[in-house]
Amino acid sequence: MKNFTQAIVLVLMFGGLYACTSEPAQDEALSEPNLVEVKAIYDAENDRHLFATETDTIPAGWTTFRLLNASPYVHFIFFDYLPGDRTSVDLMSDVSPVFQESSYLLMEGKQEEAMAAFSKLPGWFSDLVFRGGTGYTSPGRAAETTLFMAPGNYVMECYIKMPDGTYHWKKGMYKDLHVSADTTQANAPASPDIEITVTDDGLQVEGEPRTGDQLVAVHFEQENPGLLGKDVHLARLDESTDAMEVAEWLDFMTPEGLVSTAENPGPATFIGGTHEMPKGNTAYFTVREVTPLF
Ligand SMILES: [Cu+2]
Repeated sequence: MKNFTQAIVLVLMFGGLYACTSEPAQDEALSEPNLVEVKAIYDAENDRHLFATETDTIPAGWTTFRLLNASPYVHFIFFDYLPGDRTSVDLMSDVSPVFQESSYLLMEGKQEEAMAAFSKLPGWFSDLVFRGGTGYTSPGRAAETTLFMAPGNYVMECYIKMPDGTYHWKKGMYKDLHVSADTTQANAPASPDIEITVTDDGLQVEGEPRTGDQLVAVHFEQENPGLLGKDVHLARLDESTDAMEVAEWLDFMTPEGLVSTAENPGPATFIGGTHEMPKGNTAYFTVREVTPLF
């Protein structure tokens, strides 16, 4: 079957990023991408991870997704673009359980069986497209990612894990999003500060991080992404952060990978990025000076 390519983390030191104040020079011109706010919440009483949004239908075109993480765990939004008129019902019945079975096998130390489980993916899985999403976001933080949304049915999901290997989507963290044929006519974000090109060899970064808000463009040019292609995620490092530990944690095919607890949400402070997209696409993410929610 296909290659397994681990997601790659881009860890940059933005030492003074939050040190300066800046005006949120929001231009409300019609050409701005639509903003969709998604709140990540934890319902402790019922042990449920949830996405809260105000809409389940948006027009096509450039759209900014702002993930507000109001929970004590790390989260992200990952977009599955579903073929035809399939919805989350199909994803949850045919595809997601295969990933869950694989995760539980990993927890038992059965690496080979965990890989072999993917042979159970349905035929229509090859028509499912991974179309980006907001990067890993630490508790109390917000992340903004701008994507071109083609009309059709999407599911936004989070596959961070509980300590027993249960994915967040299995605890409720997924939501259908329908993109209608109407289009916003919004322009793509202009003048990125940093441009990153993702290839099979790695990440090529152009531009220097500096203090203040940054717009990062990520150009996806991988020829052979395998089951999962490369992502770009941004983490803020401090003296105690081990960059190698961060990279290892991002590997979903290990028992420790992607496990987030309230006591130990993750190995670094994640402040956004983008999940993979097919070759030829560009995603944008914004790193802003923000006051953490808590
Ligand atoms: Cu999550």
